[in-house]
Amino acid sequence: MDKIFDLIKKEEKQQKELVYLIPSENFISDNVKAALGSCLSNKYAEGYVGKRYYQGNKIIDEIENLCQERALKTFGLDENIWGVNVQPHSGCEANLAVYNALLEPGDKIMSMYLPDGGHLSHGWQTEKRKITLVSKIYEVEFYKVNFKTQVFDYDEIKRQAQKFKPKLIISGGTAYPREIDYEKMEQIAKEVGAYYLADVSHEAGLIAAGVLNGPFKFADVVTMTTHKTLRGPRGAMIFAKEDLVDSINKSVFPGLQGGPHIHTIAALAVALGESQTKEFKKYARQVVKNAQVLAKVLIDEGLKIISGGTDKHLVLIDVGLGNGKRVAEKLEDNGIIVNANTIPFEQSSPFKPSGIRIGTPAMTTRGWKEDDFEKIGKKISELI
Ligand code: DSN
Repeated sequence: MDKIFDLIKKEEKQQKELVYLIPSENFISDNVKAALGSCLSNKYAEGYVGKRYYQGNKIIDEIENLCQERALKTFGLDENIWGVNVQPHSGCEANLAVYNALLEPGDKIMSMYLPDGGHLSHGWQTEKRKITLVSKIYEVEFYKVNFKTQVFDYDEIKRQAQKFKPKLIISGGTAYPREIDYEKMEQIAKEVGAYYLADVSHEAGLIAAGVLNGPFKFADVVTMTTHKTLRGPRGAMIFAKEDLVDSINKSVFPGLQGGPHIHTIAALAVALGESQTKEFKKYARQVVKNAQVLAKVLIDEGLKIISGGTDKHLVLIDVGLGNGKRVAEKLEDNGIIVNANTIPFEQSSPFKPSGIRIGTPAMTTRGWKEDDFEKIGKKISELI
């Protein structure tokens, strides 16, 4: 047998034994896995439903159609108002496709500051260097959380937007533990004449389940990855208001990507079907309950929690200047998988950040409840 299968077996065993607390990870169902590993991987289907560049795609069209229908239903969207593109291979490509559709090179983007919990695909540069392609193509400025409260001050974001005059404002990130006020973000965007893109990659499953508010009433475009709280295969979706759908579609293909990964689209359709069940809603509620219990235990144990708690699936702990990696490694030695993360107003580097980020989605899928998170919270504090 190919050595790769030995390694997969080893990884499978490890995934059953260790405690996975990275907030962007989850465990897919056997049905999602079956679709992902199916014969659909063999097929090229460049183009869209009914307009393919290759023959033999009638069944593929049915699959992509069903995935789109389920995506709109999952988020309670009217197909006359919203369209969805299920082809992006990843969150980065989904966001890049949105910029390519709405902006011209040199246009201005305002997005969340990476060390405060933003994302690379929303642009990243330092004073010396433009690090991401997005920052090379567009002029990006970042908004930050308030120094004292560690949460957004929307009046401050508004003042900054009035001065910078972006053409696109983005909300969303990877380590912001609080709900975003999408209505306020929309008001700011409207006032300065910008498009509003809400990237809800981390929260998608919680929004689908109705546990968190969604941005659909307020945003022009919504992007999300599909493998985090939504518990699908790795991939992404772009939801856009009807008048923008055509340019978004053209931007994904042929603008940016070639053939869509139909096996991934089928697996996503399966996951979206699962997300509409009562069990999934219960799961999503438990994810948040577990995170809030975890935050409370860590606070009770004397640790510094960014923003003093969480509204969703993740907790960010300040473990002291430059200590994040050391703590993450220590936890790994004890079978607990977390990631080192920057914290607001980080004084160290991304390689040696001062925080660790802990999330509940994966272990909640494994059936963990409040008492399990109470125990692991105590163990983490002890190890820190
Ligand atoms: N890498 C993901 C995360 O961990 O949040 C975001 O892309």
